[in-house]
Amino acid sequence: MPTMTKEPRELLFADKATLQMLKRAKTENIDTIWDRYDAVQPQCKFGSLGVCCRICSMGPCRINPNGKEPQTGACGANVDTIAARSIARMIAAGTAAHSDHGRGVAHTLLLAAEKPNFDYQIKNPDKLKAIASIYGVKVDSRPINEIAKEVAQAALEEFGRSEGEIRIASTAPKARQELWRKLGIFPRSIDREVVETMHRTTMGVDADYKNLMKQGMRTALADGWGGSMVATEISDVLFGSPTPLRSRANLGVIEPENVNIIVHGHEPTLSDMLAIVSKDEGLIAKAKAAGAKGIGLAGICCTANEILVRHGVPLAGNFMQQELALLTGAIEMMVVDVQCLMPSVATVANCFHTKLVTTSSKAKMAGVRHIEFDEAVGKKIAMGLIEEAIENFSHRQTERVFVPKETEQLVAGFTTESVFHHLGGKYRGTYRPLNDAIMSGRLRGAAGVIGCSNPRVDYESGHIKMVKELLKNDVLVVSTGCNAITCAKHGLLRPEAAVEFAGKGLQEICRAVGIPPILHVGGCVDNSRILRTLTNICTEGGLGNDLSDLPVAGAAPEWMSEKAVAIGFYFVASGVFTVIGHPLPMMGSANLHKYLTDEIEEEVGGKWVFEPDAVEAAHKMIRHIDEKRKALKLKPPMYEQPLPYEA
Ligand code: SF4
Ligand code: MSK
Repeated sequence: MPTMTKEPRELLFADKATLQMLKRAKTENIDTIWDRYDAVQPQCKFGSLGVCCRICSMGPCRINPNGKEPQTGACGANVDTIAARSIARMIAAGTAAHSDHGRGVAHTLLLAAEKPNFDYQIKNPDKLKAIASIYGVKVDSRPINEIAKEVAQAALEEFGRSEGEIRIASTAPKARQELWRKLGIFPRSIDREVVETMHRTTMGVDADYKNLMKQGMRTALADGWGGSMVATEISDVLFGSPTPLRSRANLGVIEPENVNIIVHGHEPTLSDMLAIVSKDEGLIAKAKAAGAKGIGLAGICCTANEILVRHGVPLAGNFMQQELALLTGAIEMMVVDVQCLMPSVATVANCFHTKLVTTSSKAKMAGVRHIEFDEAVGKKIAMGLIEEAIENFSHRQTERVFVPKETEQLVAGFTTESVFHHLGGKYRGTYRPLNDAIMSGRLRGAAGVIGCSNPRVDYESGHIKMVKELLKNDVLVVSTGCNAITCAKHGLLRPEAAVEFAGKGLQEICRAVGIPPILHVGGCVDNSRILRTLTNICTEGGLGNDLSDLPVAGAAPEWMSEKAVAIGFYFVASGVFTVIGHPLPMMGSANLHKYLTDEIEEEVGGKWVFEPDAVEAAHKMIRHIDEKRKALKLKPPMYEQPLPYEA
């Protein structure tokens, strides 16, 4: 039943396509995420503050946030324990999600290595060899499949090892690895850390909030320097490393004349195959025979990012636009894999002729058609899906089709490796010119701005205000996930955006090498590219020995998912100043708050900052960057603009 009773909220920062589709939702009397978010207000304060525990059946217990009784749960757990356990579980969930993605691609690599004529082949043998060297797999003149098999096995061992260290984390700066060892937070393996976090947070185990956060960091590191890194690296081997390419973003990429298929979720395996077979001449001929102009493939969320950066497939939209794409009435099929799938897409698809198909045994929806994806017959499944979409074209109700015209041009597909070809000069594979630009003050620093969009804020205002403020102050922005999609829709991934939005120093660099001021490096798991890029900057020299020395900061201004909590924690544990808009759900614990936003810096060099004002959040990041510049005794920023005084 629709819950919408009032006019859509005024969204000051939303792109025009979103605004048009929200009006359309109202006309069609179909609820969207904005309506449902409003309908669940006011939200539970106990939950928001992290003072509610329901991990055993003596509960749920909730602590009085005003200091009155009760101040412990039935078992005696205090607010610090309750809040820390809850945060640790969020980290475990986020780590599990990213890492299962990594496990999936590692498994596909193993199959590709073992089976001749497999649908997936090794597209990037150079990257395979680079990973082989991390895992100590001999390369010499061995057949590529032998190397791939051993690399895949080594990658899969990262998940289940009981003791030792995650081997791919050895790519972190030496000083950082030593610190993790000293603190006892070097992750042993991915599954081991997730399991231990779940164990420690069950009733009656770890009651020390700092000890819980220590394990939380270890688990998060198993994500960033483990599962996510495996996902990125092996995806590059199997599907090819991204290279900078042009494409377009926003709902206007959906052409009503086409048979339209939207892919949504996070994983690249099926969507990469769909991107390939959507160009199949036989299928295109079938689409034409059905009365369409051709086959239109576009994406939502990180599945979109994965096939954008490798195939140039356009971005239909971000997390908040998944229902809006269906509301166009021009989508024959939405194919979903895992993560960030709102169950509401089933309801919206049912209002139109759209076929919704789930493809992972891990992510089904009641009553929704399920076609289990199997890599062994990946091509056959992908072709079958497209054929079904073509058949569905005739069921389209043309009178209900409304597609906004808005699109923006973009350049995406930067990687740890290609960054130095662009920022480091065309002829030398080196980060030297990038380091020099920072050291000279032409670039004030760099920021990773990432993460979800969220109905909690004026749509996209957090992302847009923050990145524009950073660019204006000569901070190069590197982006992934839905932030990258938002920036694309707002024209910030065009090289010309440097002239329009960047400060003089950043403008000079972008003009010289022809890059946008925001570098789109992929989906959420590709935050691992940011970790590796930062490591390369350290290795290049002149900016300290550890990630915590660098004049950089990270942010997820509109975060929503537990995965963002895991990402934030692995950045903090890697030494990065990390800002989010809405605070973590733990503000009811003064001790935990103090630890995460202050004391933790002493231990790991990074810390959390909660700042809902996106411009002020950017200023906090810039002040931090300036402090790091001073500590490194660098020159002041070349074109420094004074920031407002911090109260
Ligand atoms: Fe309550 Fe303790 Fe059980 Fe949590 S673990 S629900 S605080 S009794
Ligand atoms: S898709 S995790 S809403 S960034 Fe990666 Fe977007 Fe956040 Fe999902």
